[in-house]
Amino acid sequence: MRTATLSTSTALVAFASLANAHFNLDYPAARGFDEDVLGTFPCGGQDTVSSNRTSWPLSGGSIALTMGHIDANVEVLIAVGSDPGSAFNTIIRPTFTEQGLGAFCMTGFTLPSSLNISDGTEATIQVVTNGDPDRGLYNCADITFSSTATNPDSSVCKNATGVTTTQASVAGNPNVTSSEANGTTNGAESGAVGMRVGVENLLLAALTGVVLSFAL
Ligand SMILES: *[C@@H]1O[C@H](CO)[C@@H](O)[C@H](O)[C@H]1NC(C)=O
Ligand SMILES: *[C@@H]1O[C@H](CO)[C@@H](O)[C@H](O)[C@H]1NC(C)=O
Ligand SMILES: *[C@@H]1O[C@H](CO)[C@@H](O)[C@H](O)[C@H]1NC(C)=O
Ligand SMILES: *[C@@H]1O[C@H](CO)[C@@H](O)[C@H](O)[C@H]1NC(C)=O
Ligand SMILES: *[C@@H]1O[C@H](CO)[C@@H](O)[C@H](O)[C@H]1NC(C)=O
Ligand SMILES: [Cu+2]
Repeated sequence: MRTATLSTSTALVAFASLANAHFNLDYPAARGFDEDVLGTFPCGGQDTVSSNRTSWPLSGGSIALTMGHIDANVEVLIAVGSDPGSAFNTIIRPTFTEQGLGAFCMTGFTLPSSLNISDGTEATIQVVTNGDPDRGLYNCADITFSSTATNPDSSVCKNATGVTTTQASVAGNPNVTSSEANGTTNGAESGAVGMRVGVENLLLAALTGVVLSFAL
């Protein structure tokens, strides 16, 4: 009985954490993370500016994510200022489709000169994905542009095996709803569902294992 309870709760914990992973912003450091409200615009429920901003290169910066859905449309925006609210008015990486779970690191960011960014300028990066069927998902990082900042090494900025990107076949940003969605976005949704079904099968397998161990 004790064994069965332990196995079941372990399986349930694994199920919950995988099913809700959505995506993480690992570098530059996210303001915070609450998977339950990750769909809250503009920053996934993290409205307080970080007291510990990440120094980020003036050009050639990278952004490291961990992807929790087998595919997603991704877009990156920026708002300049030390507490820019929801003014994410500048796209710095137009929408594309990413496929594959785990580490995904975007590289080579260049900022439009119209933003007038220089050493010491503060800004907030917003990463948006369409990872869930009916809303965008948001993570934000507060940065300070620095002429001496360097990118993290390959232990932080890397692509998991099998991660690929393609041009998005849906115009615009990943904030589309399922009824507006077309092509790739629909694929992303069925992909997410596919992942959940896979996890549920694991859970079933774990529970079946429990039942079998009772039988034995
Ligand atoms: C500040 O951020 C850096 C980079 O993300 C991190 O290594 C460090 O631990 C943080 N410091 C505090 C006090 O949170
Ligand atoms: C650009 O930024 C510099 C330094 O912050 C400032 O002095 C200058 O007025 C800005 N120019 C424009 C056009 O905003
Ligand atoms: C990860 O893959 C993307 C898309 O192919 C690529 O642009 C990026 O440079 C890769 N990141 C690393 C760290 O190689
Ligand atoms: C994403 O959706 C939110 C909520 O509907 C909206 O306020 C925001 O402007 C959208 N972002 C973009 C880049 O369109
Ligand atoms: C969906 O795709 C079709 C065919 O590519 C296109 O004509 C239509 O405008 C798209 N609808 C939306 C909402 O993007
Ligand atoms: Cu999710």
